Amino acid sequence: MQLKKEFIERLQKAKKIVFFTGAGISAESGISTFRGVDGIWNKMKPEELANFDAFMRNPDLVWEWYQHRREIVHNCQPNPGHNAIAALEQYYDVTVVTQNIDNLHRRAGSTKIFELHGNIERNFCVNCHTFYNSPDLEITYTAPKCKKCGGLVRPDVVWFGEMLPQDQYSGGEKTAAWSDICFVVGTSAVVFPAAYIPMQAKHNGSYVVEINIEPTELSRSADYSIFGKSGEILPQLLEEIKKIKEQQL
Ligand code: BV8
Ligand code: ZN
Repeated sequence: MQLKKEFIERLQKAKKIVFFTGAGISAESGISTFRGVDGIWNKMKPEELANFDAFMRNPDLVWEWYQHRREIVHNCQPNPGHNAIAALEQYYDVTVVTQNIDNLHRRAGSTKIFELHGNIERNFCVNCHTFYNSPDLEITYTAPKCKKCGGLVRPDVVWFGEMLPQDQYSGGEKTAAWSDICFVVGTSAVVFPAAYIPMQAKHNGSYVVEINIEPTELSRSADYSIFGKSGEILPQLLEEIKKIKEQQL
């Protein structure tokens, strides 16, 4: 893998790196992206499903969609891209700031993760906010009822029009802002306020490296773009970093 000299120098000096990830990093695990040709939004529109009003209007339809996506996630494995990010923790202080709700970074072994849009394995009662982890709920295709108060149970994900969890957003934003290198992997960078994070990192002096199969909204402000599949690029990058670290010994 031929890397730009400036990038190699950054890798030699860096201590803290952030991976800001989107649906593209999970594509090679078999989870369709949102806006790609096979994107789930193409079949469903966010306004129809991924928002609170749609859930209150038709809880069973929205719950069934998430149950279907949960089953897809359960049948998937983290791919070499997720695994390479987890392996890089032996060389750098690595933090993952993900827009994904699929839990694959955690399953790959990453230990510092900010989940900006929640996690499909967690749910809570809209009435009393009791939390239910998916394994604690029997599999249903209708929205389950809270065991404590009988209220509707919803997925613990951030829907359109909902605020992001403050601790996750500000934690992810600050970590990216103070990073030496901010990798932006597999995201179209069109959903806000999450997409502000790599921009803040750039403004704060972080070296922004985009990994995507095609140019995005972010490409013009990235310091370096590596085009290709993240499941192929990240393992190659891991090998290059191993060589750099061996030379530094
Ligand atoms: C909010 C969870 C208001 C649910 C998701 C400005 C500021 C603030 C808000 C807005 C704003 N402008 C507009 C808004 C509103 C809205 C928004 O951003 N709309 C967009 C569509 C314009 N934002 C919101 O509603 C947010 N909330 O603002 O609340 C508020 C404020 C104050 C007080 C109260 C309320 C909430 C947004 C979160 C929505 N939830 N997900 C679920 O998953 O079901 S968003 C969803 O799309 C995902 O979480 C994901 O994060 C997001 C973005 O998608 P990507 O991950 O980028 O995926 P995509 O398919 O788009 O791209 C994939 C990329 O991968 C592509 O580039 C492709 O080329 C690449 N790729 C493919 N294969 C590979 C690959 N790359 C590498 N390798 C491969 N193999
Ligand atoms: Zn309840």
